[in-house]
Amino acid sequence: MPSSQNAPNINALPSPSIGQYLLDRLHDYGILHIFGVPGDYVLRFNKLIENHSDIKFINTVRENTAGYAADGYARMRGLGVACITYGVGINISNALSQAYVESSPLVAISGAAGVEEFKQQKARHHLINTTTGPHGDRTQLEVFKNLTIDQGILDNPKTAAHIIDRVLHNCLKHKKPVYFELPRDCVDLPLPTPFTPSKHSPHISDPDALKEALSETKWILSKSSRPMIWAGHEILRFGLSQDLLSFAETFHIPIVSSLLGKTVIDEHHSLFIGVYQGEMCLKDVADAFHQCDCLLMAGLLLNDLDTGIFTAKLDQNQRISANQKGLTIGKHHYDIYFSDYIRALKDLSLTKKFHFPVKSRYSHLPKEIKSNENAKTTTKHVFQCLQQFIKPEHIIVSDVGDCLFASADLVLYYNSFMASAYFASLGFGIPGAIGAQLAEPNRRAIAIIGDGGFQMTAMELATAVRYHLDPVVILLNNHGYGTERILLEGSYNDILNWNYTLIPKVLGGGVGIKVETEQAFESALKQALSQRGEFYLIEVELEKLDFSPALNRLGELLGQEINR
Ligand SMILES: Cc1ncc(C[n+]2csc(CCOP(=O)(O)OP(=O)(O)O)c2C)c(N)n1
Ligand SMILES: [Mg+2]
Repeated sequence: MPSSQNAPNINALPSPSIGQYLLDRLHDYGILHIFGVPGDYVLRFNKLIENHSDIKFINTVRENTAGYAADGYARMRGLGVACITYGVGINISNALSQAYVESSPLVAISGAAGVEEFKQQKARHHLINTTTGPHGDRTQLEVFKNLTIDQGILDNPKTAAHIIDRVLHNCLKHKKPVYFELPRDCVDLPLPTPFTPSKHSPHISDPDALKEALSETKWILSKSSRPMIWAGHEILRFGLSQDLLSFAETFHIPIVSSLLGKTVIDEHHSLFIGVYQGEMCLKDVADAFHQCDCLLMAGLLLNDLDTGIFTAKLDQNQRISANQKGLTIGKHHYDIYFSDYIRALKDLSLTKKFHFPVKSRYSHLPKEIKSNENAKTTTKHVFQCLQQFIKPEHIIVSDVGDCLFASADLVLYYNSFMASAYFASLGFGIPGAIGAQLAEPNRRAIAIIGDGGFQMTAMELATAVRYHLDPVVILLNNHGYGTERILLEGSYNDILNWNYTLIPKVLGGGVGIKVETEQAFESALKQALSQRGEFYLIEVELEKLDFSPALNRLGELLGQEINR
């Protein structure tokens, strides 16, 4: 993962243009691809990307999918970039919202009308409320201010470099999306000479506050006999997995993860118990969780899906909550950086090791699944069969729907799962897999998607064909919005049944296979995983009311809320 402290190489910067400086800084942070859709307000910048020796522009089909792909890229590589044109590109908002609430460092760059054009206040195409609206021409900025942690208008060469440095620094510091607006007449303006890039000193916690926090942690742990760690997505985003694991190993403390933080550590690890989601999760995991007397919630966001619709039992005697908002131990709040705290935990001078018995999830997996020649495909079999073939190089990208809930029970390797597991935006699966595949070219993305989610962004498979990307797409066709059927059935949950496996023919690339039996699924999966070079679409025919055990558990909880 690229470091957020990368300092620009001053000697290598002989007064670049605003656009060039922005691209070079992104490249310093590890960016090799930028996703987007061009338009006249951003074409100059698109040309600059095309001419950049190290960064490639990846045309997506829409802007929201550019955002999802960049989000997937960011989750794997530490930063992602999407580039849009003005006004009409605002449909990236959904991806920005997802990245904001799920803490993914996503940079959105929008071209804009030129500075002079803005001043004229003429009704130009794509501009929103040009003369009459409350924000004049700046409506897009006002919208994105609510969805990003920092914004920069790059309309002045004297301030542009400083703004670029500050905004990117904040993106990486908070792991949240940011927004740049680049007027088309400013892209090629040179920065003033001599040019001095700004520096941002690394953030460091107050040493006394950190010391006090660690000593209170030590005191609490010394009184506990069964502590547990509940690890969330921020541990992944901030690159703290190894630090947390060293702490767990040093003192023998078992770990559960949230769904959003799934694969924060290798789930085959002997201290890993499973994904905890209150009453929604596997009984074994819940039973173990409920025995703990001291809980460290590390990098976690207590949302409804991660807490099993708020059924998580959080009545331990002692609770420590460390996340990017700060640290709370019992009723004490410490204003220290969460990374500093997590990194320091493994060196706690605690003399004891805990003896909390751990039933590792891995030991519960069936040794071999028999795929029956005549048995009809079910969601349960798909996941059991998939489990047998998963290797560390695979990245599971789940869409929303039963695929997400069933994925929770898969046992996966470190950093090999991504999903819109809190914002829950349908359609993340395919573009997310494309972003992941480009971020990690040596790995293989396996996207698992329902038919509803698939129909939202399926055309992004065109991007896979164009750039020779080869995700495996497992399409769970239960003929409609199954997750909603279980809550409140109606004809609004039915969708048109496409002839899905003809999509490769339309796109001129990829392989489509429809399966209706367990054995057919297994052989299609084996074929897809053994061949690289083009995408595979495996359509799994399912009964309309075929749900995974995990979705049934969720349905019971959510149904109570809706019908209340
Ligand atoms: C963009 C978006 N629109 C609407 C929803 C509401 N929603 C949640 S689940 C769901 C149905 C998903 O259907 P499908 O992808 O076929 O998966 P299934 O539930 O059948 O497993 C819908 C419409 C959503 N999560 N995201
Ligand atoms: Mg469905």
